[in-house]
Amino acid sequence: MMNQAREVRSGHRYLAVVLAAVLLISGVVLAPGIQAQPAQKNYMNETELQRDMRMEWWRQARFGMFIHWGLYAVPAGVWKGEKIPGIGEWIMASANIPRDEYEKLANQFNPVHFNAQEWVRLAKQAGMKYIVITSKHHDGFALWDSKVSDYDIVDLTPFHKDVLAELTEACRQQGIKMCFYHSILDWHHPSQYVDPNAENPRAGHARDLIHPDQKYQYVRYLKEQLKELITNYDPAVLWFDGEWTDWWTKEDGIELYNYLRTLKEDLIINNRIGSGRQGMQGMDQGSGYAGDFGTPEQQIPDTGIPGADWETCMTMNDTWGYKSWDDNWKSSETLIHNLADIASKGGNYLLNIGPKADGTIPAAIVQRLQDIGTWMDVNAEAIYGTTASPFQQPDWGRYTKKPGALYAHVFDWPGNGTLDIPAIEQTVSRAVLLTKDGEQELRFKQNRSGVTVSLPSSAPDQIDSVVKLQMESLW
Ligand code: FHN
Repeated sequence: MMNQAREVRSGHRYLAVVLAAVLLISGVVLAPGIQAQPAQKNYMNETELQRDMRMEWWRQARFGMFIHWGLYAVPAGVWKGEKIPGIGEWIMASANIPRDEYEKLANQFNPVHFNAQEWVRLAKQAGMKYIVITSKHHDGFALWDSKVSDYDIVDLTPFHKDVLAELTEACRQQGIKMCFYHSILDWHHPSQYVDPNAENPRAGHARDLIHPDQKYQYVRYLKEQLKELITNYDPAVLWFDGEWTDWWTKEDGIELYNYLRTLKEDLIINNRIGSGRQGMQGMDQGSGYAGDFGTPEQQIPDTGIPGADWETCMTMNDTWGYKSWDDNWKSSETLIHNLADIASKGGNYLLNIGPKADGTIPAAIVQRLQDIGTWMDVNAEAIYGTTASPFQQPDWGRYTKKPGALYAHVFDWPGNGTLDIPAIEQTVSRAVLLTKDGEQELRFKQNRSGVTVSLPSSAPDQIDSVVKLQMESLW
């Protein structure tokens, strides 16, 4: 009997070893309480062609809308009657609002005027091709119906609606790509806290700490929420932020990158998934790099970021999240010039809006988006699918190019009636001015020293008139 029992036990042991080996070889990992996950590939080894194909739509798009929206829109830059300096979405940190007090803002977050179709239409009419909205900012509040947390718009606010679901559907209907901004840092999650020795808690980076024994639990929560976002809303881009804390490592970034691409192979992910942002551009391709594009913030790099995909994100005033007392708006002229400038350097422009807590969008924002849209109605072809200028930046504006065409963006209309363009190897077949009434033929001369285009006496667009040179062959 004893021998039989021993044999059965050793048979069981043998089966267990075989089963473990099979699971390991097939890449299935089972941990208590975790469902089987597919094997994680290393997407860092992607070929250039695979990458080009994945990035194609994003490179064509060149222009997107950033939306910062969450509980911070309720105080809108004012706490207990005091105007709080700094960016609106940081008010929890800047005004040192304790978690339980901040949470109560959810009772007042009732965006009854929120209209997903109108928000998306506004972006589309401005010529934007994608929207990146804060699924979760640093305050930890989720704008969708998360199943792993109650700290979300559906469970905690009187509104009870899943705004990400509505926006995703509106984007699908209107042909706009839906993308999510997601903060790695989380001021609400119990695993994290502020260094009590930090002089001005929250004011600077790297003061947000994690209880080391709770990091695993938080990363699991982060991944579960991200899995919900991918599974339920199928975003085209995940745009990370809040990665600068000491506890988020390069390895964490790479692991998360591979995890997310395993869930959605063609997902595009920004560089801030990796730790070690260098300046605001974060193009540390050597040690900390783990993403697909660089993210210069509130700046346009002088010569772009050669050899890399990049996107400048920028506010229209001085805040990302709505602030009732920030009226320092950039002019429509500046915004259109920025769009042309960024395209001329080979980048994308992610222009931010901060909607109000009631779901309306400030009139100053709507006006600017409409102005950009009016310009794009005539000139969008000089932005979409273009690549960086082949020439030095001229005094009068910018250049963009695409196969078969060069676009001269004329910010300052020449008084002498001619536009001088440097030598081009290809033969120019046509020169036209883009106007609201269509293309207007222009006379031009081409010789070895360049192309001289004759212009009408006045500019069709006071901000940026586009002269297009069409080439006989691709370049
Ligand atoms: O701290 C954030 C800030 O609130 C905002 O979200 C911007 C957008 O790029 N990023 C941060 C800092 O880099």
